[in-house]
Amino acid sequence: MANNGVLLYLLIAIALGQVYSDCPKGWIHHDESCYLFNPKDKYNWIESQLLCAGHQAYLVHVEDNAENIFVKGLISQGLGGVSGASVWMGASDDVVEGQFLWYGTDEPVTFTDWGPGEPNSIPLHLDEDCLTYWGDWNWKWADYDCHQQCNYVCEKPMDDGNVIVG
Ligand SMILES: [Ca+2]
Ligand SMILES: [Ca+2]
Ligand SMILES: [Ca+2]
Repeated sequence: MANNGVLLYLLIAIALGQVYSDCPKGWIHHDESCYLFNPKDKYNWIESQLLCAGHQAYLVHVEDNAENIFVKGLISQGLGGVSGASVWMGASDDVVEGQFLWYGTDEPVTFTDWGPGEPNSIPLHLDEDCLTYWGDWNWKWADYDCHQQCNYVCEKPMDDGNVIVG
């Protein structure tokens, strides 16, 4: 009887663990999302978006400073010593210059962490419409040419599974 109780407890603990704390293998958990970062992968902005979509994810939407600090930590771990590195986020201002929107939701970018002089896109001269972390500025933000090859971070909501509890 006691053993059955322990077994039942373990099964419930495992089930709850799968519901509340699981990210897919290789993804890192923060708050209510899972994040994927591969320091070897470099693509342009739209290719990066498509690669994330292939994981049922999207290029990271950085909505507040806690998430910003988390993502900076994730990328500086992988790219700490690489000079000239930059890492895409999922926002652009290609519809209205100067108005950055998160791709997929069209929510305006409210929290920002711009590097010195950024954003500095000049339409027709220096067309920079995609949002990136800039390694040489300690991962402050910049607008950048969407056709450049950069690293990227994917985000997806933590899987709430289809497990019904209770
Ligand atoms: Ca987010
Ligand atoms: Ca722009
Ligand atoms: Ca720029």
